[in-house]
Amino acid sequence: MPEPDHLLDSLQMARFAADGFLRFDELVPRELNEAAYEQMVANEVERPPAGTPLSSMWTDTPLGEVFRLPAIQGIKNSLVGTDPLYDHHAVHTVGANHLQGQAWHADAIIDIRQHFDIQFFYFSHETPREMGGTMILPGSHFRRISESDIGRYQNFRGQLPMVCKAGTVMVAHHGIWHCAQPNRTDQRRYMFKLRLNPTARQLRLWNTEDLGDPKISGILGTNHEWYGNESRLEVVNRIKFWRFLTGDEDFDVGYWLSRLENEPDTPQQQAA
Ligand SMILES: O=C(O)CCC(=O)C(=O)O
Ligand SMILES: [Fe+2]
Repeated sequence: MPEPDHLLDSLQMARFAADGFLRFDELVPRELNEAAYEQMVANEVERPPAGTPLSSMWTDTPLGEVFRLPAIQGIKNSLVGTDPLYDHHAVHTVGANHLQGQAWHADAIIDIRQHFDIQFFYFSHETPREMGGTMILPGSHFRRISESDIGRYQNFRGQLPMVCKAGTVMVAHHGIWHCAQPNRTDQRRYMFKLRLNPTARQLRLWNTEDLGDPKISGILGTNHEWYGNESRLEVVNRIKFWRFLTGDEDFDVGYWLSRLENEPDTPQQQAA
């Protein structure tokens, strides 16, 4: 049962930490999907300056209404707080019968801070596989790469096409690797992307009632396999991120990070 404030719970946050995204199928109601689609087709999405408070913009438009839905507010509040800033948006389209895929990339990574932006990917119409669906790579968000540095790769084990029904929303860490896919249909494909910056410290913003759930460690230890032997590096990255999110500087999965932090500098006591 979702809470009235629609905040994420700790298991969902752990999934976000491990996978770099959360997916919510058919979240947006049909009439709003249709109105948002029309707004995109008509190219009527206002573009405020980067750094504008989200709460002050798109006040009377279908896309604004999408992002004011209580469920989406809850997701946003859990990840970047109640007053994030608008970074940018894009109406991403792939033309009918456009048979070329986009190169793998990540959007706008300049540094490797723990503080993170989020990107909503909103699919206002049904997106079957032949229409593409943005391809994402689960667990790639801590491999900070510069734009299309990874563009020479074609396919990864475990890659996931966002094949979905209308009204599906994905929210991703800004580091996620992704790419548009070919569209083998006669319809132009639309996907709306919105990037938000936090203005509050990203510390326990979600519903933390289940923070002690023992399943959290297992989720953070997920092996997505495409990184081969380096899965341990990813677990360590997620432990650091979980400490950042929870403020619990002693949190560990097994003994992974504690082992690395063991740097004794006390001289050995000599026998008298
Ligand atoms: O259209 C898509 O599915 C993704 C596009 C994209 O990620 C981009 O152009 O940055
Ligand atoms: Fe992108």
